[in-house]
Amino acid sequence: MSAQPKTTPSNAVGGWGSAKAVAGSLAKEHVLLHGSALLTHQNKPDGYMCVSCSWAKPAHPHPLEFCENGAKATAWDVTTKTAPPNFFAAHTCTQLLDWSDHDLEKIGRLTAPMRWNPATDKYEETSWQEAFEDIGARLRRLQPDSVVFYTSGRASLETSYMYALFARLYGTNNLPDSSNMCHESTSVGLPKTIGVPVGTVTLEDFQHTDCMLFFGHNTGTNAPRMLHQLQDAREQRDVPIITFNPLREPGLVAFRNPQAPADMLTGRKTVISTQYHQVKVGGDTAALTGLCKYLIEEDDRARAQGGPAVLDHAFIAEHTHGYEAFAQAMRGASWDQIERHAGLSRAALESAGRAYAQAKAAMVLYGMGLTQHRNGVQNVQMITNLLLLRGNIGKPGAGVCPIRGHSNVQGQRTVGITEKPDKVPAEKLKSLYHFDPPSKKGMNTIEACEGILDGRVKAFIGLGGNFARATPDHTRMEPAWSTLDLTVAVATKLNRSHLLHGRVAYLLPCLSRIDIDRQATGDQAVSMEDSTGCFHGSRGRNEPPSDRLLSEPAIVAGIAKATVGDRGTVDWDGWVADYGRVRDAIEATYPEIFKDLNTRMWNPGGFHRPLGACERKWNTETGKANFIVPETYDEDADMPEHDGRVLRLMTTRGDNQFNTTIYALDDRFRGIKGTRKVIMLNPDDMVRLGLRENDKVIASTVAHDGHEREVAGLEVRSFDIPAGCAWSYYPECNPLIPLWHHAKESKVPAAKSIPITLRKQA
Ligand SMILES: Nc1nc2c(c(=O)[nH]1)N[C@H]1C(S)=C(S)[C@@H](COP(=O)(O)OP(=O)(O)OC[C@H]3O[C@@H](n4cnc5c(=O)[nH]c(N)nc54)[C@H](O)[C@@H]3O)O[C@H]1N2
Ligand SMILES: Nc1nc2c(c(=O)[nH]1)N[C@H]1C(S)=C(S)[C@@H](COP(=O)(O)OP(=O)(O)OC[C@H]3O[C@@H](n4cnc5c(=O)[nH]c(N)nc54)[C@H](O)[C@@H]3O)O[C@H]1N2
Ligand SMILES: [Mo]
Repeated sequence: MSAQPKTTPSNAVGGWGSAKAVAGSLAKEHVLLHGSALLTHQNKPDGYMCVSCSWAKPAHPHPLEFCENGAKATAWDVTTKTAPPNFFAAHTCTQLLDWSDHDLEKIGRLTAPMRWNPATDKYEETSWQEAFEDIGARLRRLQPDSVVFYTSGRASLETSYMYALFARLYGTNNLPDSSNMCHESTSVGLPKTIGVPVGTVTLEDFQHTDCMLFFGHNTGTNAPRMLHQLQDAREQRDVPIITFNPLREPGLVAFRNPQAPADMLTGRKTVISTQYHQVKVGGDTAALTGLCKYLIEEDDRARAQGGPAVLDHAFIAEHTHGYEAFAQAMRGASWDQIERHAGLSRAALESAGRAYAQAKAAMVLYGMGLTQHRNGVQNVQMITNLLLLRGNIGKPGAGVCPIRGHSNVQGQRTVGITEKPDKVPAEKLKSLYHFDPPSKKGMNTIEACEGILDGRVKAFIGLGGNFARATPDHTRMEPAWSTLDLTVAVATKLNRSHLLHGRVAYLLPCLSRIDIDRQATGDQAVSMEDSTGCFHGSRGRNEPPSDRLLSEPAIVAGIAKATVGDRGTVDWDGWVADYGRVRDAIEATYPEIFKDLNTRMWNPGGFHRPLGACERKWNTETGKANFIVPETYDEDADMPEHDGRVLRLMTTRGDNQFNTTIYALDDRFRGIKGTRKVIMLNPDDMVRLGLRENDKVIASTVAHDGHEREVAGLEVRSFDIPAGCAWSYYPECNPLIPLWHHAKESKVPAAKSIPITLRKQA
């Protein structure tokens, strides 16, 4: 008999635990009354859009349209704690490098523009004007392609549009963003199959779907408001939800609605997943192959016997390309191989296939568990293969739903933050601003890291984010930052990336989206795109923590004017005075997507971008939706030997973090308390490897490229996880990811399948 794991998750997400945690987060940031009043505006028409996840904002919101984690993110932003210049006067950067991610951000909001002084190793206050002029002068002396303009997915459409335009006026497409570590596998995978870069599912589809398949997403923690849609589908229409995840994530097992008093009083909870398949880490292509093989062979059988078809042949004939080759590949796949790579039985996969086959309209939802793999793009394309078999694109209740990360990460790409020049309407930019946009492909996140290591990159501008922590291979990367000529960080709070700086370094504090943004023509609003391709307005309501902060658009314009003020015909000052004019410019650049943006962004529930796939118009090379034959089932075919000692490590978020922002050390739903330096293993693997509960181990990456990669001090916990797999936290384990260990076509770091070995620490 198998050993039983010791760490067991709590059974339902939501409930009183949530309500208590919200109150606790507000109290910790000293914002109790003020914070709870603010929260009534969160994700509401004419309110502000949550700074946490990007899940859709409904037209008819709940009285409190926020979740525990959204409330934590708000409290973290509107905290009354600050990190003023006298804090920096008391600490050198070298000293601060010993602080944890949690402790650095916990100091509070940055209050004044700072410049690093090499003589004291301290950030010291400077003026905005001096900062802009010096940055501009330095940038003008550099080759445009040696400068990287990174964006993290929180910046608004207005800021992002201005920032991308600035980089192009300057002369480079070096515009990597957090999406390069996230859903780039989606952005590369979907255009080839269904001709759109984003998901096709809208909130309305949840009311029409007959089946949901869920891959690699921890909804209870990372998009909790979505649990309302799942609960409604389960309760009102008994919709089957079939989950594929190596961990039994409590939010996908059961949910207790903290906003339904009856649920809270009676302790009633809704079972979310009707089938739960603990697929092996990296086993999704195999699992999806099993589903497709089952459907195709059932269809072959039914047709041979004159029964009703299992596949939608009319759709396949009219709308798709490549079906025969795909069907042959699926027929030829062996169940042995599928079972081995997926770690699931044929019977389990057939029962999932049966539920899918019975649904008139089905959708597939997924997160980082699919995209952050060597085969991330192929995983995404296997999902569209499955959907196309039964015509599940372009009809109500059906479609593909990549669950995006940061609250505007999807929108940034829509308005020009991209390293790929072919994704930008260059002719439009040329005619609007009278310059020639650069046509050379820029660097994505991985390429920017390579450029920092090999000296091609000389300056790094970070609009938000914590690049040095979020990216792979810390041990190689961290020393390289000090070789840069210039680093500029636009941020709300101090983080480790600001301490790993170049020879000249600026730390420029900005308003948060929740803050009131006062400009020459009055208080400004911004806009963003959610996970369902819907655009919303957002108006800040919090009194900013300092009068020396500038808004992100003002900072971008300040640097842009000092750098490229003499190029093109952009009215930077006019745009900062009135963001409505930036939106006019966005509309002029992308008229099909942003018609009447200034008005429609205030529609309750926002407004949708047009997507050809939703109308079964396929903007692909074949003019059809394409089936794509998977290349391999093996996640790591090109990685070193797997000799039984090697485990496949996935690194994920926990409940009390927003990416590298760590609110607290507990991962309540998964039953892990007081530490993040843990590694969760299958109990049988522990026996096999001679490890016991709470043993301290060193994890090392198996990669023969001449670099040692280790993380020490991890405590072993037995956990309900498939054999051969291990699980620990991001960003603590990022030193283990080799820079080159990324998805083949999209270069998304393969943070979910790092080959490691463990040894006991003395
Ligand atoms: N509160 C909060 N909300 C957030 C964030 C946050 O940090 N905190 N981050 C935001 C961002 S930027 C993003 S991208 C999203 C991320 O949200 P998720 O996509 O949920 O990201 P992770 O936390 O990394 O969790 C990945 C999930 O995939 C599963 N998984 C891992 N490997 C595999 C695999 O091989 N196959 C399958 N099927 N499953 C696998 C893990 O068990 C886990 O449930 O959340 C966003 N929302
Ligand atoms: N191992 C591993 N690595 C991963 C992942 C993983 O699952 N595993 N996930 C990847 C994913 S999906 C993502 S998206 C990236 C995230 O990577 P990043 O987006 O680079 O990181 P964040 O932690 O979200 O950045 C947090 C910082 O942003 C700043 N900030 C917060 N709000 C604002 C604001 O309003 N304006 C500005 N200018 N700054 C602000 C604060 O200073 C804060 O410290 O990490 C990736 N890295
Ligand atoms: Mo993300």
